[in-house]
Amino acid sequence: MSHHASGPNFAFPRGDARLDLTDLYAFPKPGDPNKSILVFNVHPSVGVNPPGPTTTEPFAPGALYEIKIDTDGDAIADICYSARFQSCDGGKQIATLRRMQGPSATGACDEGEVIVDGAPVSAGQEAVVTKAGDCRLFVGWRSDPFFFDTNGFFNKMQFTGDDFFSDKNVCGIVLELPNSVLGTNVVGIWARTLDKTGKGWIQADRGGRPMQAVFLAGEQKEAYLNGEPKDDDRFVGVFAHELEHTGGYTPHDASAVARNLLPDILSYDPQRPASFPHNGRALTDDVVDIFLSMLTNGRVTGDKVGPHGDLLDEFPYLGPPHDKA
Ligand SMILES: [Ca+2]
Ligand SMILES: [Ca+2]
Repeated sequence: MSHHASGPNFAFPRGDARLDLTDLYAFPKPGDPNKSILVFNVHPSVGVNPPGPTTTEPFAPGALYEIKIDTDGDAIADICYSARFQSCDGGKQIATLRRMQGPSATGACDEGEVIVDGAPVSAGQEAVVTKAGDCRLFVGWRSDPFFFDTNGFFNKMQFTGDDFFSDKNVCGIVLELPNSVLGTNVVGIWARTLDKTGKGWIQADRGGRPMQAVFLAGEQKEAYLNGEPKDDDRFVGVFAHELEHTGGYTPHDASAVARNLLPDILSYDPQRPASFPHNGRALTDDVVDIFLSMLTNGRVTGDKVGPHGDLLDEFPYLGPPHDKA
């Protein structure tokens, strides 16, 4: 699990796999340093509680899938890209991508400038890509690029190199943007999903960095998924406690490490190569090995699995979906 199955007891947020954020990536476009690629993956094809395949419908119709961008380092969004999906006849879906900038980017972005309209959701091996101006959008089923010996982790970190995700799919929202629309500085990025209820928008899931949900259980996890990065200081104690317990850190060192993990925002400078945890996140970055070293204070340094071989060298970069996953 990176951020997969982040709901209570490894179920899905609000019981809906389609609302489960799994991973967020940000990296310069290969071969074009003036553009960036943002990848926001949701909807694991297989659940653990209950175990088994999830629905084949890619995205929750009417829900909002948002990428928040902080341009001035205050952990408050200044730009938002939001995707919303509509189901059509025959089970097909189409997406509308909007952009909001300024104070309204902090809220639910169900309005704002339409960047892409009527983008078809892709389900087959061939990626259906929609181009609009200097932006490109992909939405649909792909091979999950995340790699992790999940079973080894839950078996007291006895890793055998068994990659749980080698045959799994996710639904990707992949954006190609000119760097100029991100502003001129280092930006902070996170993603979230929102469900529309009778009481208005409810945030179902959110995250920026991989492997953060591991630190949280019960009410803390719920508060985290419902929360905003600007309030993440309140979780430093919870993270530090887990680091003391699992990694044998001193209380002082545990707090220092925890403060590096919060707020839960992915920092990204479009002018530099992507490499987690230093800058953004590439699809091949081994975030689990970095996480294990940090969690165990160097006692465990890897899970013996590496990046998948099915990534594309062109947009949308995510590999074609597995037939059965
Ligand atoms: Ca999640
Ligand atoms: Ca800001």
